[in-house]
Amino acid sequence: RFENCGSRGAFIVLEGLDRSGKTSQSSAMVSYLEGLGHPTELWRFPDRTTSIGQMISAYLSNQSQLDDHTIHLLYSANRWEKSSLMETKLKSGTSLIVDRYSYSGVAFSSAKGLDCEWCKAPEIGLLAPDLVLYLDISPEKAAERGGYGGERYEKLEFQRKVAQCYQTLHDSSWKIIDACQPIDEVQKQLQEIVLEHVKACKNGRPLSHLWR
Ligand code: Z5A
Repeated sequence: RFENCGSRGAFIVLEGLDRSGKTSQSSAMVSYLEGLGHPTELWRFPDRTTSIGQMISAYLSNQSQLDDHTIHLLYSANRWEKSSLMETKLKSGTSLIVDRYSYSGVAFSSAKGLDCEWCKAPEIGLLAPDLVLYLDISPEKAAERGGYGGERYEKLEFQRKVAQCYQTLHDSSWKIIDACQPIDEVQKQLQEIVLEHVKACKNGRPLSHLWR
């Protein structure tokens, strides 16, 4: 479903496996767009600053145990609690670069064995991104980048399943970027694609909603 809203900010999501470079590329993108005079904010999910986010954070660091369905719904609630602010920001002309969104929710939970359609259901109606940048890297290469082992999902076998689940989610809003290239090269490719979308949104591209 589409909604006309004149000139607005672009909603851009970065997705990918752990260590694919989302965090590095998201912050570089915000600096780039700000430098060009486009008001931009960096967001990330889970947003660990809210009380729901703190429950998720405790789960991720193995300080609490939750049923797979329960944690899935908490991730979803964490997006819903931010959704009206997200819409306000976009409509006021601020672009949002978002590190992980619903696709992480569906890919990680279905990798645990939950039904994909069940995973999508609580996400129906959330704002849909204008563009999803998927930083493509094999689970083996990502693991070589180091730092694995701290949080709950940082296991090679599980990341392989997540990669397979992500592949079922691609649609026309996705661009797949080879994340094994040098950081600067990835950044350059992302900048070209993002700038095009920021301009299109300024020209009044309508907002839409997920999975309707
Ligand atoms: N999760 C979920 O289950 N359901 C949901 O709905 C949501 C999330 C939203 C949160 O993790 C966990 O929650 C996540 C999914 C799940 N689970 N896992 N696992 P997070 O987002 O807080 O953290 P993360 O995804 O694990 O982020 P990360 O490990 O920080 O990875 P990254 O942001 O993609 O990469 P990075 O920090 O930019 O880079 C990692 C390292 O690689 C760093 O040393 C860089 O310098 C290096 N790097 C980056 N790019 C390159 C290139 N191109 N070449 C060489 N080295 C590079």
